[in-house]
Amino acid sequence: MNFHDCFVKGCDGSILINSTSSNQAEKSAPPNLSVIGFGVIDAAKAAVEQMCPGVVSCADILLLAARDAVATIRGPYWKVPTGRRDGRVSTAADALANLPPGSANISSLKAAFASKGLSSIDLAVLSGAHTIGVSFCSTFTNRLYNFTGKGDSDPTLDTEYVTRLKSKCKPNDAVQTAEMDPGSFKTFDSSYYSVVTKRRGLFESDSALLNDAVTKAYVKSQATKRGPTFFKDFAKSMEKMNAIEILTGNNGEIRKHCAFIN
Ligand code: HEM
Ligand SMILES: *[C@@H]1O[C@H](CO)[C@@H](O)[C@H](O)[C@H]1NC(C)=O
Ligand SMILES: *[C@@H]1O[C@H](CO)[C@@H](O)[C@H](O)[C@H]1NC(C)=O
Ligand SMILES: *[C@@H]1O[C@H](CO)[C@@H](O)[C@H](O)[C@H]1NC(C)=O
Ligand SMILES: CC(=O)N[C@H]1CO[C@H](CO)[C@@H](O)[C@@H]1O
Repeated sequence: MNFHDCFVKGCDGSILINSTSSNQAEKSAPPNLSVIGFGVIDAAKAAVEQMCPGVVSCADILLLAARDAVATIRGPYWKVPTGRRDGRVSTAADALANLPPGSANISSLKAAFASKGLSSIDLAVLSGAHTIGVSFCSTFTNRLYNFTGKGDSDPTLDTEYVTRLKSKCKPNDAVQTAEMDPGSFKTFDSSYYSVVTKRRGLFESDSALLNDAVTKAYVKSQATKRGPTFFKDFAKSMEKMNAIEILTGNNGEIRKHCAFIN
């Protein structure tokens, strides 16, 4: 949620806005399928509004919740300076234009990050968030069953892993999910980098980190049980991402309810 908010119109809580009869919000774009937990933000906002109405933005609450969620599962901790204001615009088209899909190659990933002021190292570091969580099978089954339209699988994927994923994910399954870092998908650690090194990155975007000298070197350097600098690096890159195009002063507003523009 933190990533999807900050990459689309900056960290302004625009991911939280609900669609209306006249507006397809970011939430309604295909990349939204991975984003859950809106109720958690709405509940935090309601509690804060009761104590201190009209002061704390949804944008700040979202980033604080993400930081605390990661810390709760023994991940790194980073500073979240507050004072961001909430955006008044949220469109599905902006989400589609700014969020790279799981099928993205290394050049479009680097370009997407560069357009937000983030480096190749930030790309390699922030991708490490895939140490937690799951994906719908449908997001990556093309890599297993029909990668180039010849009934083949993605040659960059470890063949043993393809077999394992095929037993879990049948073609056209719309319900099943797979762990991105199997065995430790609820623990924030550096094992993502071992997974990618073993050519078991679940998305093409994960595998693609091996196709660039800088991102590949970073992946290899962290591919141990306690990646030597991953936590420190992650905190730093999150602080950078959390500063993308923020609204201050008289820009934006402090929303009353995170799902609705005032
Ligand atoms: C580098 C570009 C990225 C791409 C292409 C990408 C792509 C994806 C995809 C395709 C999914 C699964 C969606 C589904 O369920 O089908 C996913 C899940 C996830 N991504 Fe990323 N992602 C990227 C960067 C990030 C970043 C920067 C973060 C956070 C800092 C992040 C955090 C997550 C998390 C936590 C999940 C799991 C969600 C869940 O378990 O419900 N991703 N990502
Ligand atoms: C906003 O939309 C979501 C999903 O479409 C829905 O679950 C939620 O109840 C809506 N929130 C409000 C406050 O109407
Ligand atoms: C990477 O993907 C982009 C967008 O789909 C495409 O235009 C470009 O040709 C691809 N680059 C390479 C090297 O495959
Ligand atoms: C694989 O893709 C090709 C080309 O898009 C298509 O003609 C074929 O029917 C697909 N095969 C399967 C099993 O989906
Ligand atoms: C909550 C929400 O708006 N979900 C939408 C996510 O995107 C898919 C595909 O575009 C829609 O069908 C969902 O309604």
